[in-house]
Amino acid sequence: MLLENKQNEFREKIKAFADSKIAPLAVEIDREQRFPIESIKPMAEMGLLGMVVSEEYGGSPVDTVCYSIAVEELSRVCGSTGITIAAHNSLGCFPIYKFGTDEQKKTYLTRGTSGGELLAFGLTEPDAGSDAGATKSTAVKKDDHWLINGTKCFITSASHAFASIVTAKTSNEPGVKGISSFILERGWDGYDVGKKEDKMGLRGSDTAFLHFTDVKTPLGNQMGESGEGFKQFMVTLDGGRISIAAMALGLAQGALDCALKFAAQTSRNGKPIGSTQEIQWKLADMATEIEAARHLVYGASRMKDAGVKFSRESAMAKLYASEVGSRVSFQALQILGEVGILDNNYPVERLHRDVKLCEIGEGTSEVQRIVIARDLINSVK
Ligand code: COS
Repeated sequence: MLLENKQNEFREKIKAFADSKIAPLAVEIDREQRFPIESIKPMAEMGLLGMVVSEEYGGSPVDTVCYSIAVEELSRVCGSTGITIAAHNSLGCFPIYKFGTDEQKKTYLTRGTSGGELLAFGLTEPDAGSDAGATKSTAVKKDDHWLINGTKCFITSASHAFASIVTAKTSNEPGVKGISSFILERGWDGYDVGKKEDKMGLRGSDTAFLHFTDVKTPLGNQMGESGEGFKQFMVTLDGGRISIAAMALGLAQGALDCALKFAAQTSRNGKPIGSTQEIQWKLADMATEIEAARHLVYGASRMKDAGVKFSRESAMAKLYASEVGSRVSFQALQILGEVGILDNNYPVERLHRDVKLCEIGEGTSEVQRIVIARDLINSVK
């Protein structure tokens, strides 16, 4: 795909880093469900923790195509690292950068970018998943602070993030109007992290519950005005969905690369299996779908940078790329046969397990279809 020189050069830099520093850890962190803490500092030094933040707050800003390329290249070798970086940048840094005060940006973004510490995002609750507006967490104002109570689940980097941006209801107004947002620090009394989840895929990433019991939160840690939380989080998810699409794209590319290598190096009846039509047709379909997904991901990225509304396009990119990721990694497993299931020299089974989350996290495929269809219908009114 035709890209600008600086975007190609950026890809080469991230690809080399991913192959040399991230790939060697991927098998072990998946097997042991170990968070790759040793990768965080090198990634911070590469600027990968501050891609959506200006230099003023310690960031290393890149355009959204480059940001997508970074998530794609990391995910190509390790989905757990890909999602850690995607969640930190899109869901942790972005809302503070977009909606936070200068003081909040100085306090939290500087630590979260050049400071090399992670940020988390708390929207989902046990009774508020796809219906994100059903938030039950509450924030009650008492003199010079808020008291926050509630439970958030499936939170990426929950145990490692030094702070999280969360939604809570500040009034009983029906619908989403009473939802506000706050920045909470992990060290505060009443802020408890649950046990790390045992997941099918992305096993190196850190996913856990967050429990808040009377967390005393300074008034200055509210983000924006009361009642703005839901919309802030929806705007944040518009961008986050591009990064999940980029993650699926990288995982799909990783699976195709394995299938190509295997098809070229494995012979049956004296010929590489890649010379047979049934394998070639699979490879051609896989590569075509990946390229189509790449166009959607970079297209949505360019729209974000152009400052135009891109909710529909980011939902389309995520919907399509995540389903392509599942199909491509499934076909790669089929090409490898038993080797794909048994042999970690070809990590296709891990990529296949990892990519499933892309059809669920940051809005299921069904939610993406709702977002796309509502936007289509509204456009003809
Ligand atoms: N940008 C700006 N505003 C948005 C928006 C967006 N992308 N999406 C919705 N809004 C606004 C709407 O315009 C509406 O505002 P008004 O009341 O002023 O008109 C308000 O938010 C409520 O929107 P809507 O009526 O569409 O809300 P619903 O409760 O119907 O929710 C879905 C819609 C299903 C799309 C939403 O709940 C959702 O995205 N759910 C999935 C959540 C998710 O992705 N979770 C993953 C957690 S992160 S790992």
